[in-house]
Amino acid sequence: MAKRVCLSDVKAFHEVFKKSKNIVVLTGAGVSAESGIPTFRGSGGFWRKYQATDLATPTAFKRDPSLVWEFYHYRREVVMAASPNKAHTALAEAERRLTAEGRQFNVVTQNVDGLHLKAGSSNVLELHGSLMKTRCLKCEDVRENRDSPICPALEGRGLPDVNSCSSSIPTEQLPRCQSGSCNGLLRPHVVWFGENLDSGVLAEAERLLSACDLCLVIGTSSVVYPAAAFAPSAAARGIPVAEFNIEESPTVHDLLSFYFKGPCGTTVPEALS
Ligand code: BV8
Ligand code: ZN
Repeated sequence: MAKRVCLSDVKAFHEVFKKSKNIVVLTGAGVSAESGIPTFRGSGGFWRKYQATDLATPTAFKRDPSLVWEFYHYRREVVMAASPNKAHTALAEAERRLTAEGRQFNVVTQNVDGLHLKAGSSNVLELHGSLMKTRCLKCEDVRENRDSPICPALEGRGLPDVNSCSSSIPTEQLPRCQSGSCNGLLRPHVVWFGENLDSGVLAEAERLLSACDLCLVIGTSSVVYPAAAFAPSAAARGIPVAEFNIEESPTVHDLLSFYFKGPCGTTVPEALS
């Protein structure tokens, strides 16, 4: 059974942290929870009667693009109104400090909310894309889109309460491609369940994980693959892994060198100070 450490052992963590030259931080929805972004599996994980795994799929989009766009429109609006929390800012500050000391500090995030970038982190690998990007189904054009709402038909739509009924917006009124005269239907530029991650992003994640000498795992239930395999791959090389979570995530607990129980807005700034 892994050593169980809590905040009082932050001194032991600091000993390891200060000697590390190449740190990779894996983050999940829990790092944004204190910014008001619902996590996937917590109580806020439901939107209307759906779970993300019901809607974040190519099949759901094919079947009901209006419903899926309502879901993403709601999340875009929540994220655009959200601010980074103390965990995000502590990570951005650590990147600045360690880079100045010639050390590597990279964030590999499962999140699509852009809050690490908003906090000032620049070494951020977004494994699953971004809510603020769209991709055209017809011409594959990918671009940043921060329009609020993303299209007039979605104005005021996407309310999360379970009794809200679907708007059944005709596809011609859903977000359309602005590249030339394409006008193709747009989708969120995120990786859906059942879709492969971008091969370049995956290769970069694997490069970072194989080169690190310390791996932090912050705010993830570690159930979604391939991201869930990243920390175990580092541990398999004998690299110390530190988890920051409000609960013990079953997948990683056996390989942990450190486990800091509590809200990461508190535990991460203390560990990285
Ligand atoms: C792939 C973007 C190859 C979209 C996301 C059957 C058919 C098809 C595929 C599969 C299948 N079975 C398994 C798979 C593979 C599947 C998978 O892993 N499924 C899971 C559900 C079992 N993976 C995939 O499909 C991936 N692609 O494998 O390609 C392939 C191809 C075809 C067929 C087979 C394989 C693609 C996965 C990417 C999906 N896209 N996001 C969008 O966001 O809309 S995943 C999405 O969910 C997130 O990005 C994230 O990855 C995941 C949520 O996980 P977490 O981030 O961990 O969040 P969660 O809510 O679960 O946990 C929050 C944690 O924070 C908790 O531990 C909580 O305690 C903690 N916490 C809360 N508050 C705090 C806190 N901690 C600290 N402080 C706090 N304050
Ligand atoms: Zn197009």
